[in-house]
Amino acid sequence: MKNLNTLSRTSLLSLSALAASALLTTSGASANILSNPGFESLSSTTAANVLNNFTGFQNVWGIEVGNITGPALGVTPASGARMLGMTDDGLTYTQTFQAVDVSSYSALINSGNANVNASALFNTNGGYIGAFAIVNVMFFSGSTFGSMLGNSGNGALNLDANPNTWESASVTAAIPVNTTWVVYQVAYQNASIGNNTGFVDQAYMDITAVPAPGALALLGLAGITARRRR
Ligand SMILES: [Ca+2]
Ligand SMILES: [Ca+2]
Repeated sequence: MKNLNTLSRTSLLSLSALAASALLTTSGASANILSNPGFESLSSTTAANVLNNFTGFQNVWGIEVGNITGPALGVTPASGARMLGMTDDGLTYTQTFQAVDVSSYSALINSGNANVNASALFNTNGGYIGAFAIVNVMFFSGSTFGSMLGNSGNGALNLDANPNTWESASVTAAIPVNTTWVVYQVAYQNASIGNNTGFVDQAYMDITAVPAPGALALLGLAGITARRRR
């Protein structure tokens, strides 16, 4: 009986240690998995190329209407020498995309405990109060648009009218199991930028582990067991 108790205590301690290490991992540093996140390289392609061929145009910005530019229209890049500028495409939103293969995160994603965190800085030249900008991540089970599993929802904001300030939008969402590709998106609502240009800089996306409810429950269970022993 004593041996059994010892064994079970050891197991619980191991589980507690595992849970604690999971929590430590969650709070650890994470890395931006976007390429050219500050738009310092002029390399880009069309939005249609990215959306129609994730594999062939992965890790490059696919711009609907706009270009990577230096200081323009009285707006200075938030960092470095360049930024993305987007103009009205004549439809509802003007968008820029980047497809990223996340299959190296499959173990974490398929455990159901992966979050995507996405953000970007936005600014316009126009002095139009309320320009509406979003950051969004779409999830796919394969390398085609038709394999979409869902999206993060929009991290959205209404910009101020000051071209000297950059505003941040961000979103965090659970990544669906079976996701192997994601497409990061920044966009401006056309009606809200009018004839102005919507700028973006410091795009960011990472994937982090969230503490599994099971691990937290085990921590609690270990605590109860310890109290009962006393
Ligand atoms: Ca930049
Ligand atoms: Ca501003």
